[in-house]
Amino acid sequence: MNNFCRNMPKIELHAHLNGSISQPTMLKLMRYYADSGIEDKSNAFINEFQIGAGDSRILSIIDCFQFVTIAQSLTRFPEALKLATLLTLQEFHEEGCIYIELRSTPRNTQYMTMKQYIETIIEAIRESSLQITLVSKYIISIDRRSAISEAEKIINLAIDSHKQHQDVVVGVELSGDPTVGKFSDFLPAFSRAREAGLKVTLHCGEICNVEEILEMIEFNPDRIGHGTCIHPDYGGTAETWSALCESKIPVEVCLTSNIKTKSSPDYSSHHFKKLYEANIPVIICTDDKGVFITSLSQEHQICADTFNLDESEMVKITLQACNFVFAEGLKDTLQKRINDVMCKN
Ligand code: 6MZ
Repeated sequence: MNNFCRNMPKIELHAHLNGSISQPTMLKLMRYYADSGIEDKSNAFINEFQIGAGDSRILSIIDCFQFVTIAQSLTRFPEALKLATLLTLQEFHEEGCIYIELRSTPRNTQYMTMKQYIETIIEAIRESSLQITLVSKYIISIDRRSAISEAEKIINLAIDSHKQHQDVVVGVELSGDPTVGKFSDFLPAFSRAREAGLKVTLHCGEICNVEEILEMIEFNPDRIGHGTCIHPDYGGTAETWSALCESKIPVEVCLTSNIKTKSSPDYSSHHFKKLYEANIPVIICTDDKGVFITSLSQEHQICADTFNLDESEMVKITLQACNFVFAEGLKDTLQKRINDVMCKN
């Protein structure tokens, strides 16, 4: 099975760019700074970026956000952001990912505007498509810690860039510290994005917040991320669970992320089982492969081992994931690529 999960063509639908930056990529970014003569203090922190097994620095999901800031400081220049995107896409490609929707929050830094941030990622995606066979798209993130006015600004930029680069910018999403902000405040902005043709995915139920979970499901996003606290056994209620079961909204599942942020106690008690048994579509994703020291193949492997899924079930999950990609008209091509490889083996 080990080789099987590695060799199976895979789909990644939940990967935050800055959280996905691996240690080798960080080292290359630091080399970039050294070669450009720019002073960079990340050297001292690089070993602190990743969360190892049983890491005592993590007490809850909120603690993990401080780790990402190290990567974010390394991507504050457009050239470095582009390099980080190219290298991260290359890593996904090398382990058998054939389609990825990379997500990232546009930031105004001292060296670029939010618009330049978006354009840099688009440029990197276009360049990578000339070099590797991985199909890459961009989901523009809204951080729920941001002010509504900032979120509205990002949605405007997302709508504009979707108009100009429909083949790359495919959606918008809500993420960030789940204890901060309210989805209902961001709802008008997300409605506007949807009306403009962008797909929507929302981090939903990362913590127990019944009211917000119900509001999100009612909004009927194209997908949700995590969905940890929706089943009554995991802090949800009968109402949240039946709302999800009726809606059949696909869930982007990130096993290692949930274990390392202590949202789930261990792999075997992860809510994946509840979702899978209830026939809710699931997509196996990495979330922040750099921070959580994982890979897309490893997440598939852990899922197969933990829940006793055989090769045909793993292929079925992957083929089904193709139904929920945000890019229009790619489903059949992706499913054919997967079937072609699996038939050969
Ligand atoms: C919620 C998360 C997250 O946007 O700078 N992010 N939001 N839950 C999670 N689960 C662990 N992991 C990452 O990537 C980093 C940003 O992604 C969001 C946070 O807002 C984080 O700042 P970008 O590329």
